[in-house]
Amino acid sequence: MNAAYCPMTTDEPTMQRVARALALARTVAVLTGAGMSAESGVPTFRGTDGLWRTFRPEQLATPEAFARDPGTVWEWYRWRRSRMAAVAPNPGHLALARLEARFSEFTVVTQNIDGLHARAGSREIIELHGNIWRDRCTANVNHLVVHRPDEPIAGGASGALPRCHCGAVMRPDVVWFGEALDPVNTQRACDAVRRADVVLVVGTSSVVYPAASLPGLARQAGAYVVEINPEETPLSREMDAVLRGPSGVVLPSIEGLLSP
Ligand code: BJW
Repeated sequence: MNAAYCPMTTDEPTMQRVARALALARTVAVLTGAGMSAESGVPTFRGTDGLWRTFRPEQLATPEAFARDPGTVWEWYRWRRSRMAAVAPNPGHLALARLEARFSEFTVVTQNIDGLHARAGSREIIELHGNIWRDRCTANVNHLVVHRPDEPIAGGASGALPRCHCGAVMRPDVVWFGEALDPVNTQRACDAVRRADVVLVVGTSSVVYPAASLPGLARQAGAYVVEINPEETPLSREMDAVLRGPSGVVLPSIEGLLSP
């Protein structure tokens, strides 16, 4: 076990059961949410320090808000980019990236837009809610601009609206409330959890749909579903196992229980 010190409220027999289920699994899916990146320093949405405590979602994360006041919405996303540029994958992201090699199929389905799974080295990633480092044209969805976290943030904190080469205003390529998720991504995510022998549900409050319906879909299809979260969620009671602790500690600990 590479994480000998493990300050978790979760019990050892549950850890062992989860490790056994993984040892027998061929196909694994991991659904991640904002808690996955909390130990990297990215704020969650709904916790005590969550983003929604400071900003009202309907003022910023909706197409209506963008239509009404694109400057303020861009200011918020540029501020979040500057925060996300300064962070790095944490031990939880890195453990998932290493675990991928052990299974014939291992898919990370993430609600996060920070790109940290890719930076950690995970390869099979479905980004359900988009990616903050991409701009998308409001006139043509195929016109995309991809930024690197280490490049200067265009326009500064309250700069001009970014424009596409076609002249239209760009928007962050993320999914706001009331917007449909990419149907191809959604289908791939549903397929991944339906095929999985084990599904890990990590660091999500499980209140935002359709992502929150994936654990139920997995259980219906016969998967062993495990929640990793320091707090209870509306789905906790429907889990096969619950590991109460931060993902940056729990995931390396699980990995340490698997044979080399
Ligand atoms: C730790 C930790 C540590 C802390 N380790 N853990 C069915 C029922 C009810 C409502 C709906 C429904 N279907 C659709 C809706 C409406 C809506 C919705 O779900 N509303 C609910 C809030 C009620 N859904 C939508 O609008 C979706 N669209 C849709 O359904 O379209 C239908 C449609 C079809 C056809 C045409 C048109 C429309 C879109 C949802 C988009 C969500 N977007 C956001 C913003 C993304 C961009 C951005 O970041 O700016 O996505 S909202 C926000 O919530 C973000 C997140 O991805 C998402 C989920 O949050 P998450 O990740 O769970 O974070 P938190 O903060 O809530 O939880 C963190 C957790 O971590 C906590 O549990 C902590 O305890 C834990 N934690 N530290 C492990 N160290």
